[in-house]
Amino acid sequence: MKRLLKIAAAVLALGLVAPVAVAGEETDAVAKPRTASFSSIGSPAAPSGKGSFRFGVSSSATQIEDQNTNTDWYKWTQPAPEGLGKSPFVGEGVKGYSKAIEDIGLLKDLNVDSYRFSIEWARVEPRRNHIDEAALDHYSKEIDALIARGIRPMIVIHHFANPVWVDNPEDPGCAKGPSDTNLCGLDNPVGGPLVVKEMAEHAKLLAERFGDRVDEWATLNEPMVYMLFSHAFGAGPPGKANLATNFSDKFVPALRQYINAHAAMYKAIKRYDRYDADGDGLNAAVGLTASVKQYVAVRDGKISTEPRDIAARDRFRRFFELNILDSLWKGSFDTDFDGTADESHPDWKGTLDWLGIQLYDRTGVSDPGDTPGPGTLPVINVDVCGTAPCLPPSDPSYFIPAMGYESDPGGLYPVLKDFGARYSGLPLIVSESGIATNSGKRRAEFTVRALEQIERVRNEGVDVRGYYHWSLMDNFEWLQGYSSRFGLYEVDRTTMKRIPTEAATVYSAIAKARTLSPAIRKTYGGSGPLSPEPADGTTTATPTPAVTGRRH
Ligand SMILES: [Ca+2]
Ligand SMILES: [Ca+2]
Ligand SMILES: [Ca+2]
Repeated sequence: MKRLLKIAAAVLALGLVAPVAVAGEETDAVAKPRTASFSSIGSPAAPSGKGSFRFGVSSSATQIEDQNTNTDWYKWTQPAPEGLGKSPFVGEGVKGYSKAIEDIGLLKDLNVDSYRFSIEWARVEPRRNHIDEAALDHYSKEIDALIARGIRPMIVIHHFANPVWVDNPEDPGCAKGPSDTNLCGLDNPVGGPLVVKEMAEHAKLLAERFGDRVDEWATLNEPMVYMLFSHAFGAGPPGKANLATNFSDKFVPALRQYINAHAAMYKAIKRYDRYDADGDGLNAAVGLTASVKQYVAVRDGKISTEPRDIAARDRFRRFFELNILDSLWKGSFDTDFDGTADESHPDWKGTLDWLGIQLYDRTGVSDPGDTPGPGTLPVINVDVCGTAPCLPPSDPSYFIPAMGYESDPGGLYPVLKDFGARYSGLPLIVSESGIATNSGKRRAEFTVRALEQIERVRNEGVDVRGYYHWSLMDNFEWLQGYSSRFGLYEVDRTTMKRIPTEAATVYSAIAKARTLSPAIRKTYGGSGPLSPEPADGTTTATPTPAVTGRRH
């Protein structure tokens, strides 16, 4: 996940796809919900997988693992004097490393087909070119345990965190130049290519070690979100704020290298994963997972039809969402985000076997005109907002206090529809979607409503091959620390006990039956108000016999 930046927590543009017609259909569906069915798991990328569907859940190493001391996020968040103390301390995570095998029982109880998780680069390679075999062995055993329980692993290679030596947040200026203890990061003219090379070598290592059992890989997670917090605003490690003042000479080169890294990792996996574990004819199905949203042109608290706001909306979407994907789709790079490519990169083209869609919220965008305010996004020159009064209110119950934005399960329909048409022939997977809440019922409502939108778009022929709920359990939500709860399982941070929420029970039943039953849809689905947040500080994890009959 992300939600790293309020300014970036806004988004997407398809905006305004026939909301009236949608509302009408939804109303009817709520009155008389029918059974919605989902087929079994298949290939994420091969033509044979069209029509298949997987139920899954997602997590990431940095957000759950204990004693992950060699990541830049550990250094960034660890209190001084050992660390930089820049934001809430990741600490012991939710003990997701020491409990990795035990937690597979949670996945089994959810009846999911697949688990999307990341391997922590800093754990595998804590010092440059020094590989920790014990860490590789840990992940190997986790993969074996998943497969033994009938759960297909999907591995994310780069999910926001780096080993400290890639771009040391204690020395972002890197005056001495690249060395084994600080490569100086993606934006450095000498270090950038070295980082790309190291990322490709890391991908090669994982493909060699795990390719016999793993076919499903994602190179980068939400690359533009990463670029914004790490290299645009400096809100997360390595803390480089290059958007406003070093756009052309720092930010754009870093972005170019990150896209290079994707292409290099893609090629490394395709070359060194030599086994077809699922028999679909592909040794490796390699994708990238992208943060996407509905972006709405707004002005004075209303939907705007002014051309300048619509242009601002499109400008922001191009910057935040389409630039990287178009680069990979077309093999070219629009270096100034004006919609016209400026560089040719034929080696980038065709480096996507599938595309991950990750949607949480919607965002209002407006044109600041001649008087940019303090919240104006520099260079791109847009104002963005995540909720009323700037964003025309949908139902106020969709506001997410923990994140300051509006939840948008309904956004999956227009967004998936758009991407299905935009990148025709590219299989889509909803690789993350979820809601920060202390209410299990509210989370169950989000989940059912997201699946309703996915089923609807699949019925219209869009090639969406699965849904991974974010997240398996409460975890470290980056700059928010542990205050935002995204877990199907609540985690008691004192005992580290995992407690199933109502959403775990509901999702488990859906995945088991591979249907949304009329009863479940009537209780949780549709487009009406979401159940309210419980009173401050409480949670509503309500263990039910269906899930708590087992011990973890
Ligand atoms: Ca493989
Ligand atoms: Ca395969
Ligand atoms: Ca251009």
